[in-house]
Amino acid sequence: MSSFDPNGVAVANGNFMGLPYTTSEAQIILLPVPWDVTTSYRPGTSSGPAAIMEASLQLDLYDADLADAWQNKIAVIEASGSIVELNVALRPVAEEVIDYLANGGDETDDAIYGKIQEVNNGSAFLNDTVTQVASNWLDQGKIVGVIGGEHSVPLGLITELARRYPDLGILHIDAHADLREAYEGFTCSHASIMFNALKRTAIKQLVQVAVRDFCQDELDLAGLGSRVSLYTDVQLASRQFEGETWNRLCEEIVSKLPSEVYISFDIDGLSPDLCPNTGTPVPGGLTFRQAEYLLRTLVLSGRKIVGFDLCEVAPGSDGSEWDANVGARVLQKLCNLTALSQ
Ligand SMILES: [Mn+2]
Repeated sequence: MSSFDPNGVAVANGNFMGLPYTTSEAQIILLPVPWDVTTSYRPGTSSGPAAIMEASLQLDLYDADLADAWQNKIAVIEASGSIVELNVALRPVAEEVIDYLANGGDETDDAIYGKIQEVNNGSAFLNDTVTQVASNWLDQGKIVGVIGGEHSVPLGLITELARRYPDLGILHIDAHADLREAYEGFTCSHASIMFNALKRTAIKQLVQVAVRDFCQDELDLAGLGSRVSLYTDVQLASRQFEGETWNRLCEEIVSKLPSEVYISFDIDGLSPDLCPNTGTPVPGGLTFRQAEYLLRTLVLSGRKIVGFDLCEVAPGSDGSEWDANVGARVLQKLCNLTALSQ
């Protein structure tokens, strides 16, 4: 620590951006969850956390949003070994289910029902593990950020934060609404994370931004009651084409949120040129600067970020590090704006 040079070359010490902090010193604990069991289109996000850590060594520590940003004490813990093993064991089981259903089979068929249950039990174990680990760090006064993995992984953290902050709201940046009750039989699918957050926790408000690929059921659920505010990508783009500023739109989006906010950032909420290898890329989406501006607007409004996740970052199978590079920069912003908001 005494020899750390924030202007120097980052050392590959296993920590985010090569920062010199231990977990006991840290204000922010990053919890990697390398899990892509229920991914329906293209696996690879289980490699996301390691790829982000490696890419993060190339980032400069200066951040105009946070004075002396290198002093923002961030530490990364090791991914749970049992989660890593379970992910490897269950991915082929899930693939069997997905293939079976794609060939016209039914979720209730004897041939496949047991396999769906096996995956669902694995997801329950994952959720419990994340809850326990997060709870332990939260008890020590830390802020916890989850790094996926597919987007099913932060449910344990959201559950724990919703218990601790009864008025919690979620700002959800994503190409997808993730409001499916279950997907391909999987109750904790990547496509169900916000359905589960609404159903299993008492969060006060869910504000969804940049959503552009969803089914009628999800739209109906978003329109029910007052717990969900949906800002689709088409609406946001149209309003800008018609002359509204991004500043005006961000202020409106932020105004829907309570004072304590959890951020769930699916990298596919950004334009796919920023995440070409993510599991389910969709045209449209936010620029990096728009997303950053939205997060900054949230913090400058006086709201507090009490936790976050970054999910669905996948390195290219060709070894491309571009997705991880962008992911690391999103994570840097999440960490620094979280610190600024305290
Ligand atoms: Mn998602």
